[in-house]
Amino acid sequence: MKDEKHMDPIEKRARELLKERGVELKDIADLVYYLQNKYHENLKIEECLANIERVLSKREVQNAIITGIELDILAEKKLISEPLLTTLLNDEGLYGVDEIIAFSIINVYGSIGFTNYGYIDKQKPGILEKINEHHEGVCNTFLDDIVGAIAAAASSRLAHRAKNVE
Ligand SMILES: [Ca+2]
Ligand SMILES: [Ca+2]
Repeated sequence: MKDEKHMDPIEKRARELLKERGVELKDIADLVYYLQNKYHENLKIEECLANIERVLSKREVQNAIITGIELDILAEKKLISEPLLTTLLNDEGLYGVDEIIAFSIINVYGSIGFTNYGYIDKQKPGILEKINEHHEGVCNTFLDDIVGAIAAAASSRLAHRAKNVE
């Protein structure tokens, strides 16, 4: 983790919001491990974490995180007007703006991330299962896609780098 004092306010807020919503970087690292361990011998969780750190240092990623999570929080506080409020609270199937925000994270490392994102979005391992549990008054419509996308982007980065080292 970077030195908080020297961290830019947008990056700092993006990291805080993930934590406030119950997502630790270790949870995302477990998703990266889940996606990548079959392709890399002796993959270490530290390596997964290092790639997540790099993904989180990108401005596009930070902006996607704070935009999506703020909308989840506003929905929980009922500070969004209808009909969007009900759409967000129910995570309506036809609402795809959460995925679009996630794509802006994946895009940072090219199209390979889309496959990873689609895969964990279906499997919902670890923290993603927890985020998707339905609790009255809790809105994680954006959070699940954001977390999946960070894991997918970090996986792509890890895969690209492994290829260049070999
Ligand atoms: Ca959606
Ligand atoms: Ca969603």
